[in-house]
Amino acid sequence: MVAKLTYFRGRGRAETTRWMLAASGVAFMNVPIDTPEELASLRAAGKLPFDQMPLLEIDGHQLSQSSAMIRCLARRGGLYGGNDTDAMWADMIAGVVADFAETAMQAAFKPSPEIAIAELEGRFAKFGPRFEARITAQGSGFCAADKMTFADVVLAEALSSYLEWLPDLLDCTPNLKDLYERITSEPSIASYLDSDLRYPKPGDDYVIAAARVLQRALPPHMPDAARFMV
Ligand SMILES: N[C@@H](CCC(=O)N[C@@H](CS)C(=O)NCC(=O)O)C(=O)O
Repeated sequence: MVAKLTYFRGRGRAETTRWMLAASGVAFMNVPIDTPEELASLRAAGKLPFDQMPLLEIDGHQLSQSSAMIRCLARRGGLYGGNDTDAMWADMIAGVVADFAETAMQAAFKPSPEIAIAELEGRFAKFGPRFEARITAQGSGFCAADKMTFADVVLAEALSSYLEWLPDLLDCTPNLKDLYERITSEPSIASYLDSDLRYPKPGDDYVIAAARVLQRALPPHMPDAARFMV
């Protein structure tokens, strides 16, 4: 069975699910949505439980909410730790990673690379040392348990975006750097990252495509920012 992941033609809020599909060994295809009409027809067909993307179709289910998708895949792939304490830590860390990752997700929407980088640096200064301390305290090289969990996968996913803007980011956090390298070297994840399923770092094209599909305003610094508004 091949799962289907419906979203814009880019990473965005679907990317943690792509990493988790890879990590849990589920074959999948991207179903890109390029026009407002395609989104309207998905909604009209009742395929989006809350009218939002991403949509993950798996095992006859239609899932909304990336947080539900990654946990569904974690349970399925044995990536929720070995006990309740592991699961508690995995949930807690995945929650803070979502806060941390949001800054990277917004970076392409900023008026300049300098502004994006300053925001990413500030966010890493807040959370990076906490991630490093948690990995040190855990002692296994993973962040939540003594084996890989979905929290490690989403943390590595967020770091991969930060590193595209700030290549030296992890020089002062050796445990975080090791975790990042271990997770991205996992054969299933490495193979995903090297495949056509992996979209490139988002730029203006992605920002414009998302605004076109959602019929929303572009960021105010972009020319003709209201061009897709209905
Ligand atoms: N918390 C949700 C956010 C989903 C979301 O905001 N999706 C946007 C596209 S990135 C969307 O579908 N917006 C249209 C809408 O909310 O009606 C998740 O992570 O899946």
